[in-house]
Amino acid sequence: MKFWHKVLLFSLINSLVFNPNYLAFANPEIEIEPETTLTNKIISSGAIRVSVSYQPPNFDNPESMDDRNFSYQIFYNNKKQVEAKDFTMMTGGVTLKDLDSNGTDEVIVRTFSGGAHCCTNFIIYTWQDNQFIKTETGFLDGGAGNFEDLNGDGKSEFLTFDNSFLYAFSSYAGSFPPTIIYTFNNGNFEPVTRNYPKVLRETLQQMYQSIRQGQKENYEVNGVLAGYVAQKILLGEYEDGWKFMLANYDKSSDWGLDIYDSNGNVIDQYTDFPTALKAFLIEQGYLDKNGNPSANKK
Ligand SMILES: [Ca+2]
Ligand SMILES: [Ca+2]
Repeated sequence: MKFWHKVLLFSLINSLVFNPNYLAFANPEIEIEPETTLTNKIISSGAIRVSVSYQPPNFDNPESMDDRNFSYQIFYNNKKQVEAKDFTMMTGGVTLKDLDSNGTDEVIVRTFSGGAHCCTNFIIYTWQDNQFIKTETGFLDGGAGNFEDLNGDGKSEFLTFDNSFLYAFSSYAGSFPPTIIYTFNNGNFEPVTRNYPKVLRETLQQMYQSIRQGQKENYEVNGVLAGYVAQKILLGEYEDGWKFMLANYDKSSDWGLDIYDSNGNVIDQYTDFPTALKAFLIEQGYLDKNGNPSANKK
């Protein structure tokens, strides 16, 4: 297990064991496990009721596999408002939780696509102006992220990381993407990453340790350095981060140097990692088109 995987595992265990919100079990929840079968299982909270059905995929008979094996209906005051079918395997679920602290629970649907490092999607239904508004995080690596009230105002933030950094300059295990934090407001996710410098700095410290560990073990460091520079941009310390990257990057690695055309064919190569990283940071909006740190990246 690579260093930052250990760190993630540790923080996951930590959040399960030490998070008092989790221990309170306050939120109605249906949890799907590998062998779970559900037929119209109900959870409810106030005016909201959800009925959930699930059949695990049958891998022995792939022909007959239902790619819409997870279905749910959402009611408001006993009137059916949403009927949806989706796919999930191994894990998934539905949780009722008031993410925006307006007195009405959101319906949080979690699906998992399967695959080695992939992918969780959160689908959120929020009751606004007499209808459910739907929003999604989109498929995100692994567990995707978690909802947590970071500033104690009663509204949940969604903590995740920038999936575009995975595999960009190293293997999956050698990648350490920068943090993204959203707040959930009026049915939408709004990026508020820069409002949480303490959280950013904690992850930055883990990145730093991961780079030092990688150097000690002669392991990939460029993927972590890419994340490190981006995290420094979010902290308003781009120049400092860039200098650190220049002093520490692995000149022998050619991962991420290829330049592709729109059809995915290699047409050229960047001369070195810093040049490739700069282009990538511009592409992802961390730097503006002139290569200066972008205040728009939130
Ligand atoms: Ca709410
Ligand atoms: Ca909050």
